Amino acid sequence: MKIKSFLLAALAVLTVSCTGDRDKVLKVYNWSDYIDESVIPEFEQWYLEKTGEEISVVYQTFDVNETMLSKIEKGHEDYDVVCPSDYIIERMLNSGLLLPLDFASIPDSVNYIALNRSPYIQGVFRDINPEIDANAYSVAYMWGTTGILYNTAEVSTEEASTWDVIRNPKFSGRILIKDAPRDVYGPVLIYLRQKELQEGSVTLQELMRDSSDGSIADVENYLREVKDGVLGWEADFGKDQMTKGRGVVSLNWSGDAVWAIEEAATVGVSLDYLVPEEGSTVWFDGWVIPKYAKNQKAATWFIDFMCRPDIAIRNMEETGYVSANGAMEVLESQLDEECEPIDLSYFFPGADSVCVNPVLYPDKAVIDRCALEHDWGADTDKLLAMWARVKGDNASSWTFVIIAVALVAALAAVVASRRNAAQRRRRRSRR
Ligand code: N2P
Repeated sequence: MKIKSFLLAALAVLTVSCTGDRDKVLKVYNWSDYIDESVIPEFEQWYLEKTGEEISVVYQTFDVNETMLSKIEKGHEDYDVVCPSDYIIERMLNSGLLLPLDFASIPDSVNYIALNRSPYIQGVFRDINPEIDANAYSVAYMWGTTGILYNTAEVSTEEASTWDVIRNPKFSGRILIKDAPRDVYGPVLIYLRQKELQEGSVTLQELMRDSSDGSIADVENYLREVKDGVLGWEADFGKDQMTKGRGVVSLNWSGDAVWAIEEAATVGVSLDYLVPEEGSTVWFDGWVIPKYAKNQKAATWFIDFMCRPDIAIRNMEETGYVSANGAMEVLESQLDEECEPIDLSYFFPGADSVCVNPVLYPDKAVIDRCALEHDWGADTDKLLAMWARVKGDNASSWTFVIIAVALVAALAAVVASRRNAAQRRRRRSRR
């Protein structure tokens, strides 16, 4: 699938560079494994039916927010629609990198954005940036929590219920950590500041804005204790390692967890996911149109198409992530007789006792111990430097071990060959 979409993207880029007809191309830049790719040609068809205009989607993917941001912020790439996380949307808003959405260009009859935005999502998006209403610039796509995906045969619920599980020596060598600095920093800081949180001298929200040198140093020290037990800092292979049983604890996003739990069950591996008791981050990714976009109209229609309930359901089912769509059809598609009823009225008004997968839709009590990350502006560089130090040292200590082993082996070979030569000389001189 990936090769096919790469070839299609290359073909579309070639077409646009030959014909110069940029109006007929829509460049979408999204997270990897974050869409049912069969909806893309359907969008092209739908756009033709609704507008009478042809469109060809060039679809590209990224694994971490920072890669996407740098392409736009530094490279001024002309993506028409991209899907950053909340704190990156905040950063893009603050630096004037986003165009306001032109909702009026979509007729009422097909304005799925207006029809399906859940009040909860609108509220959260308003919180992204107190100065500029993010709802005017972005539409939420998927959302979830950051938590612990664990192998239930090896790790107890109690062990997984604390962030300390990632440095539990029992699981050393089988721990996977998301290669997403902010999504790791947030939960670790929440863990390290439990006393202050309980005393009430700091709030979760304040911690999400805490980029002080002291806090970065505390998280760095903690991660240094963790890293020897880390099997991988991963952007996308964690779920696979967990389903194969190689990893037993994974600091991961809820959507990857849903995907992995289902996949693992088919091969007899039992995984589960929870948000540790100390608290965590809740995140939202949303569609935005960057300042350097060349096809604002098709971008707006694409965002609208993503909000069509049947399309939202297909994207959810393919990826394991939860759509930000508040349409009742979406809730109905997720009802499951076997679960304990939870209070989901914060998301779907009136749904105060519904049976849905609690990994997908967290209960209100889980949401209450989670907070949204916020942009750090220029301080982000301090975090990225810390992240590189932690991960880089990991590589160099292994490199050191490998070099040391190679040197000892080389030395042993030289000593052995000298000894053999000396023995040969002695034998010769005796003859
Ligand atoms: C899926 C990426 C999910 C993004 N590969 C979580 N914010």
